[in-house]
Amino acid sequence: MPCKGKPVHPQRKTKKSEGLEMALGEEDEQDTYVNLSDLNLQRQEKGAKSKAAKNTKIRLMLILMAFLIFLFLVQVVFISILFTFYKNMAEEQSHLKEIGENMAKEQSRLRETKKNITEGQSRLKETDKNITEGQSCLKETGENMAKGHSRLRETDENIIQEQSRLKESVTSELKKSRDLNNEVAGSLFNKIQRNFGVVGKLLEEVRKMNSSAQPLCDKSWKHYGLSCYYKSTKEVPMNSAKEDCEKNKAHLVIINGEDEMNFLQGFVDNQYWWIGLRMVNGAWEWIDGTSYEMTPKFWGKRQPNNSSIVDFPGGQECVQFSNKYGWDDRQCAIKYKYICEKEIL
Ligand SMILES: [Ca+2]
Repeated sequence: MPCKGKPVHPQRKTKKSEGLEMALGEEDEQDTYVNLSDLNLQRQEKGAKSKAAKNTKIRLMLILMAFLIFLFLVQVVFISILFTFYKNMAEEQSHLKEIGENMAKEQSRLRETKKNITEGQSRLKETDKNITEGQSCLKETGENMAKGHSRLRETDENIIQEQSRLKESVTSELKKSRDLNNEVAGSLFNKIQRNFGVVGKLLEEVRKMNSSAQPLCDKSWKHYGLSCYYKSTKEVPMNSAKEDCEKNKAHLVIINGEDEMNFLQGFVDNQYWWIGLRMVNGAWEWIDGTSYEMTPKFWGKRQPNNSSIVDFPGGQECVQFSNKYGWDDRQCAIKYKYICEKEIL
């Protein structure tokens, strides 16, 4: 059986084996040979084991190195990942910082805007207050104006009523005065006419006493008062009648009073006759300028009526009279006979 003792190193073996061989002697020569074989075997085993251990150590070293390399690579990868992550984080942080700055600026602008809005609201509130006060003033002014307008309107109505009363009063007084004047004037004209009639009769008497004296009126003319009268035989428009009278140094008859009117009614028959009264600018006028207002009127019923006639367009601006109907305004173009008057003196 191989010795299970401790293997001897070859160098140490050489010294130890030499000592041992000397100690053991010849008797142990066979056993020594067996032990040397075992020793060689042990040496071989030890060498193998050493070699195996060395290989194992190398493998372990390799494994360790591989592991270390792996760890290194893992660390590199991890560091790379960490670096990338850190870089991204830094970029993100920078971006966030930029966003933060922008947000800060935006916040500052918003704060400024809010401040402006607040100031604007304040101004608007002030303006609104002013507008409200202005509206109040305007409303008050409007109410005062309305009251003033109402008072003015009331005053105006009072003035108009007063004017109307004054106008009526003045018109009434004027009418009374005019009527009185006309009455006095008419009475005076009648008296004068009567006196003219008396004077005319006296003149006629004197002429009769003096047979050689000329007649007071021409042939075909009729004496009354201080005038001679002529009645036409032909019918003509008013303007032609006026011209015919003027050719005889006379004029269309002017009726100054009731006596003269009575004379004329006896002088003519029941036909229609132009007289010297006409419308000028909307007012009646005698043709010789005698005042229409101062002489008596002898209009027929519902005259003057300025009625329209189919055959004669225009208004009725000339006057004829008849014994039956009195004075009547007619269209001047109508043909009537006429009466001329010529003063003796
Ligand atoms: Ca008429």
